[in-house]
Amino acid sequence: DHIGPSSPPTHALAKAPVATPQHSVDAFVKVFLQELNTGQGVTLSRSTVNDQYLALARTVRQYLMTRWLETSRHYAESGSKAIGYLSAEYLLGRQLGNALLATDLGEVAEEAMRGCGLDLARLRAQEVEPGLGNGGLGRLAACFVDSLATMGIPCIGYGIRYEYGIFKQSFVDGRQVEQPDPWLALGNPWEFPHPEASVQVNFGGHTETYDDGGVQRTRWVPDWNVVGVPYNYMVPGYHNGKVNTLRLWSAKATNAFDLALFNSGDYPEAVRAQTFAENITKVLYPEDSTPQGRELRLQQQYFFVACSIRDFIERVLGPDFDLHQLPERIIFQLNDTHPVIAVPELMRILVDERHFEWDEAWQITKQCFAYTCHTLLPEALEVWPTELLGRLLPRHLEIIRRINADFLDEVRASFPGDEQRVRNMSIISDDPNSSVRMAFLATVAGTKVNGVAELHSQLLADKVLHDFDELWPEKFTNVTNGITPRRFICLANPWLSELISDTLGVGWVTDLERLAELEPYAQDPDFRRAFREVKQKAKVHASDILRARDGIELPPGHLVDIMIKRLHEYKRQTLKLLHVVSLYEQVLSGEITASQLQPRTVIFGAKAAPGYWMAKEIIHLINAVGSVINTDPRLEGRLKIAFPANYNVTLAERLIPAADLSEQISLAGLEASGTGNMKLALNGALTIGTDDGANVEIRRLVGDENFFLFGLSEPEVAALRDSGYRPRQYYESNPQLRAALDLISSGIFSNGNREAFAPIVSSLLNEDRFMVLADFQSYMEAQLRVREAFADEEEWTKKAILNVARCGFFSSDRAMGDYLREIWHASAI
Ligand code: T68
Repeated sequence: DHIGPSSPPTHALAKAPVATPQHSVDAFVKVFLQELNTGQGVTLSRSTVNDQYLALARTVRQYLMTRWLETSRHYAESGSKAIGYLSAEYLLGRQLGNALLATDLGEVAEEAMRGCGLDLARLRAQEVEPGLGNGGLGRLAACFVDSLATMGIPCIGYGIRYEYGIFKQSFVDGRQVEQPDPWLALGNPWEFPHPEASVQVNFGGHTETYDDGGVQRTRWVPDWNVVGVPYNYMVPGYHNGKVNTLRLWSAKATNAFDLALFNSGDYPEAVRAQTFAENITKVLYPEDSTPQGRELRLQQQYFFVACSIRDFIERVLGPDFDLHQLPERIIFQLNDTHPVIAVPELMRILVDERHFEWDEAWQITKQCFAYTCHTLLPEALEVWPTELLGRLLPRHLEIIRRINADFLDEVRASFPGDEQRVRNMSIISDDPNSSVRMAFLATVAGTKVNGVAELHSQLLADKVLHDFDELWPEKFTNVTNGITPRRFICLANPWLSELISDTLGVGWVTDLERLAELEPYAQDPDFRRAFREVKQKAKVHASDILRARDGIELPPGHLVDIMIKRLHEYKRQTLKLLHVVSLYEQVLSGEITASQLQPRTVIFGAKAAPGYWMAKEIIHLINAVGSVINTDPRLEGRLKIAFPANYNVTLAERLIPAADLSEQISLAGLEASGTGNMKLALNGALTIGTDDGANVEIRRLVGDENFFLFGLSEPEVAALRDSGYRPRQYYESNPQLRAALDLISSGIFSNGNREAFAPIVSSLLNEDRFMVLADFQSYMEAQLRVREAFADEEEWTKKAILNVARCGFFSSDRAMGDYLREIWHASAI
């Protein structure tokens, strides 16, 4: 494929990328109308909102284009080391607002649209967010690429362009129903397809050895293939003129594949083959922490990783690049184990295609990868049946076997005679059905292995990967997660942003530790009043959104208590619900009067994996409790549940600024980090939480007096488990808990049907894997402290301000700085 013009350009304008349009309303309107006419083929008077949104997006895009081209050219010329962020998920959220923020065009665009008789907010609402992720892990990837662009670090984010993102959730009779998310249906102005840069990806077949001039080599003889088409997305840095690239791959049938079948005259079969190939990137798997070991998922993983490595080696570095130098130009960060098949893929390229010696190839490969683990749940650690891996990727299985054999020799050398240890550490387990442990492969291959919060990293090294930590202690490190202040403060909370900027100037957006300068203002009554006004505006805004989106009314004056995250038993939405049910029961039984309740609305946002039965039952229960308490006059409107359907990044941006209380109540030792906890604290919510994940660091930074701690600690959890946990004991000895559970069993939330929620109650009474009952009392007491603290408006405001002032550490810019220093050894250019 020829790149560039066939003779040198002579026209003056042809020598550089086209100039960026002027930063003015007139210029903006002009480009916008041009895009509407020539891009959409409509006049303003006959355009639909979708036309207008697309033209607006393309207008803003024009302001980024020159910067994008310049950034790529600059990186290429500098020859510096880049980050290849490999992630099967990017939960980006809407693009338009972020692009306007990065280019500082918000006000220009607003006025320009007004001049055209249009409303910017309405056009922004037209955008369907790219939901190409499940939750925290995908959102983290999006925050990280934002920070790297803002810091001017060369990074290519590699991932999958799912045709359908995370499902749309609705409720029918209180139960979750999933619908597909056809996010591309109305056109996507943010992507740039490059079919000419497609990459072929092979699958299946067998391997064979052959004689290459006296050298024995192996080659892979695949039996089917697809092509990967790259779609480039801009990742704009904030106010720095840099635009990085996110490259997402889409699967298409290869010509060869079709042709053979066309030639055989079997048209339906040829089309079926095409569908088969294109299935690979059709849909995001909605399981967030219980991978199902499905063949299509392994196909997705290998597909995007094979495309990405080949793209980097052959397109970014070029065919003449000497791969001995590869570690000087790239570090691939493995976002969990999903991309770890990249390790044997790079080995295969080096050994089979480029004819490197095995040992030399391994030396190179080891330097090119680092691994981030995001879980501690045993069922979330990915394993692939050896049979499946060998059938789909026979050469990769051979390579993994050899990596494993060499590695186990190293273990034997360090621990002679300890064959039990060798079995425990083997990448390939042999019992009962042979499977490949991807976390072990990632750990063996990675230069570094990190957890995502201090406690999590410590538990990884002490428990999950303890044998590896004993062998290679220097490999293990921590990088506590972070979140981008651009999206989660500037975009989500313009009112707070303005207050901070008026107080400190604007530098905090890229230097979040400067929020510490707000600390003295906690003592200033005027600032506190202004801070409360900010919260009030955010509540009004959230309330408008909930009314329009879900028909939900947020009563004014309520404490806004928010629990937004995936539905999972370990996160313990049921504990939050038991609190609400218990308050209700206390009013019903006359133990307290409704007037003693602190007026409060509990907002839940949560999707359950479609195959996670218990999680879906819990959603049903939340909705059932909500519909009863929300209409029971005995509560005098002082206790409400709001459960808007289809929680996503866009909704998160609306809810987070409105929160007074942030629920971070997982069983200690199970939430790797959490990132919603950081977003909420940075928007002035106080946390009620266990000593888990990044809560530990939040509490240390904001201070005990500004955090509501409750529950068992991780060592206490382990001890209780070892001593034989008996949940029913808590039910029997705690009347309040018993009354709450009995109320659920009474049928009051299910039209008298006493069996409706029996599975939830009986799971809590008989097993309670996540110790909800053990932490109930402590949680209720912590909620009483919340109630008391919230009653003192001035003191609460002080605490909220201190949460903001002391959480600057949780910027993803800081997290990226840590990765750069400790893991990547790369820097801005
Ligand atoms: C989350 N993990 C952690 N996984 O639960 C959370 N898993 O504590 C942490 O803050 C966050 O990662 C960022 O580090 C996930 O979100 C997934 O979404 C996932 C997806 C597919 C398969 C397994």
